[in-house]
Amino acid sequence: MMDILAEPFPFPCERETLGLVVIDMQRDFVEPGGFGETLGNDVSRLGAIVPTVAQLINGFRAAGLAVIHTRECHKPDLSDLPDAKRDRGAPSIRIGDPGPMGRILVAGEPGAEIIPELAPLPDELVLDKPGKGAFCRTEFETHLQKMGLKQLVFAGVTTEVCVQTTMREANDRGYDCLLATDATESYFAEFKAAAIQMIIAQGGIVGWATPTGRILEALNA
Ligand code: TIU
Repeated sequence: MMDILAEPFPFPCERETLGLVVIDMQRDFVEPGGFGETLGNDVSRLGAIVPTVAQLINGFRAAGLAVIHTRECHKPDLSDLPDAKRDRGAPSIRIGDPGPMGRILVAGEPGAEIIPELAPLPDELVLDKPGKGAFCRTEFETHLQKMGLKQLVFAGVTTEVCVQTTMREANDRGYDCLLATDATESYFAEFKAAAIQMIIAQGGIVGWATPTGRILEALNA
């Protein structure tokens, strides 16, 4: 057993059952010209965390622990895109439409790829998900069970949308969830701050939160 110093209290975990989940560090969200920017967002906020996410990923790899990547994307025929999701967002451009980095949030298109700085290794799980949460209409839980993971560290974007949704889904399924506060970002500073507060409030009602340095300290101890 080891403890990672965190809020609202130290996060207990075991090396054998600890994994990192990096949510949706895709070109469509992080780079100019993608889905995130078409929604009217300043994507430079998200680009700023890339070196910290890379440090966290490298720490898990060096410790021999699992690294999982997710991508929010849809099948080319859009059969997994509900109308309710397609019809909201920017009125001018919708998921599946052609954009500067290929069709927006469609699997196989350049924009749906993980940014090259954080490219997955060939043996790492890359989970495509049609929802904001990683458990919705995917085999994520089966993968976690097969990998023997019970405690999950979360990084990626955006804090209050796909990261928080996935943490809530994982928490309800019995996983202990720790958010790396400087390896996640939102297009809205106030939403990130509020999401962290929501997660750790009420005795850690969704989970724990701590900066990347604390996590790496524990992994290296
Ligand atoms: N990955 C993720 O968070 N998807 C989003 O659409 N996020 C927004 O904040 N728009």
